[in-house]
Amino acid sequence: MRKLTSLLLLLSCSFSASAAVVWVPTDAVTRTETFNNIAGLTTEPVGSTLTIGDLKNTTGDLYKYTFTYLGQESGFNNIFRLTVNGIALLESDPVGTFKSVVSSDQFLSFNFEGNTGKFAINGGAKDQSTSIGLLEPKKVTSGAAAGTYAFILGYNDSAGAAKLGDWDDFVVGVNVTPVPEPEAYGLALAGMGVVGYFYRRRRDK
Ligand SMILES: [Ca+2]
Ligand SMILES: [Ca+2]
Repeated sequence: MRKLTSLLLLLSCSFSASAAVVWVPTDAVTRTETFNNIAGLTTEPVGSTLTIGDLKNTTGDLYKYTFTYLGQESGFNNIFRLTVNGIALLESDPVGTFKSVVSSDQFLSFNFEGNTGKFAINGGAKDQSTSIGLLEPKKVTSGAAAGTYAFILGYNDSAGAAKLGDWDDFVVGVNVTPVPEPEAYGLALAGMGVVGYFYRRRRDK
């Protein structure tokens, strides 16, 4: 039984790698404008705090990132762009549109673009009055993009300062899954075989 427990532990370690992509806050800031216009997504009110920051891969392993367009409320034509492959989510896309990329970069290369000359780059510069905020809860309760996400990122395109605003100007849900090496697949399959063996042995008793 102890062997079975350590095997399960080993397996759970090999499958919990998505936790290695984390949100790194650079500041805790105050919401100064009402969050609105994102169907099914309710966040904390004006006066509450959220963190602005970046998404970071802490292990250097390969991950598949999927970005889903959740909606926008902006006076500008904002864009979400995966600079690593040029793929973008646009305000004209239907809510629920998603785009993916596979990367092992420490800071995946993507940015939100505001009106002319304003960018918020993951792991890099946040121009003028823009920033990327982590929205809570990480859940959309209705509509085409309904679901739970590992992260929901809200872009603040303009509020006079990067640390003031609503973070609803372009909103994406992010999910991250590990991309195992072929030998990792083999190991996992072998592990499941052994677990199956122990399970059958116990059941047959
Ligand atoms: Ca704003
Ligand atoms: Ca807004």
